[in-house]
Amino acid sequence: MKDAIAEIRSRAVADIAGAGDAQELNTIRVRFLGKKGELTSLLRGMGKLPAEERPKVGKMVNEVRDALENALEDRESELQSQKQEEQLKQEALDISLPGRPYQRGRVHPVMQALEDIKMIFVSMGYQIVEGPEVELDYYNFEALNVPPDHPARDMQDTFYLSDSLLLRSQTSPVQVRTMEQQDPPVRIIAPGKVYRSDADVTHSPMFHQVEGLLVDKGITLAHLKGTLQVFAERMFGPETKTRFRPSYFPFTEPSAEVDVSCTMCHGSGCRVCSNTGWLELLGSGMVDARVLAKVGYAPETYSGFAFGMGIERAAMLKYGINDIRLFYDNDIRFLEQF
Ligand code: 2NM
Repeated sequence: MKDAIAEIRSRAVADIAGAGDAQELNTIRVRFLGKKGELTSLLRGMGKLPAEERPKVGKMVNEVRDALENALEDRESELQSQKQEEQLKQEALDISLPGRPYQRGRVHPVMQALEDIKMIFVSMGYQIVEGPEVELDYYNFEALNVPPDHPARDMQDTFYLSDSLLLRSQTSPVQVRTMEQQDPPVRIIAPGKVYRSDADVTHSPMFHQVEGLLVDKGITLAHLKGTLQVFAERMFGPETKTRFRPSYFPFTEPSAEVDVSCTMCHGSGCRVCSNTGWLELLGSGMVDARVLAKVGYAPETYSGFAFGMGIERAAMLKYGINDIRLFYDNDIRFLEQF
């Protein structure tokens, strides 16, 4: 009997040591200590023993049961800590690894140029005004003294939505709307998208424009020249020169196109400026008396200047870009450079 108990004990201990998980341990527990387990069956057979043997054998069986229960418990916690250690190893972070580079977005070069333009004029006291991209023919043309037979009204240039509705071809309608709503002095810039049926390396059917307007008593061409000179210096660098050439716009009289000294060669002549030393930047002029009268400003009392520039064009001059379509391709290799 004692031998049988010892044999069960050593077999159980070996099984417990070899168990790989909690489920296996449970099977072993049932096999040896369960109701029909080996040790329990042995205890039942004690009735056949002589009375004086029973307490000794009983004590021995109890000792073995305690030992096996302890062994099961020890093995179980051993397996659990092994499992935990493995999990920790798997989840371990190597804090000495270099970080993954963070892909940073950037502001589109057209919007960077717009921000620069806005800041320059805001610092000179201008307010930023926006308006609708779908406009009435009246605000885009009629109020700006563009007569019905003017070439700019041609279907080829303007996207018409109906007889009286169109996609604005300039942001000057915003200036007209502003003048209708407030008395002078007016000092505003109107940035935004404009649309023209035109597409090549320097023209896009949608592009961005900023138009400026200043109306007050005693405003002259000198104010226009000084304002645009300061703008050119701040936008393209302090050495930048400006050149005013006579021109024509229906909404200004007199009108001038403004060139800036070449941003690439600073005036000595290069491929960018076709060896002229100058780059065409914007159109401008003194607001025509008829435009002032149409919004209810007395032309005898007030005068003003206005100008309009393409933001893509300004960005192309500033960064030396020769194809406007690069702005809309969304090629990261291009956009990353600004
Ligand atoms: C240009 C050139 C010259 C212009 C005129 C006006 C308004 F509304 F005051 F009459 N706004 N913008 C203007 C003048 C725009 O763009 C090339």
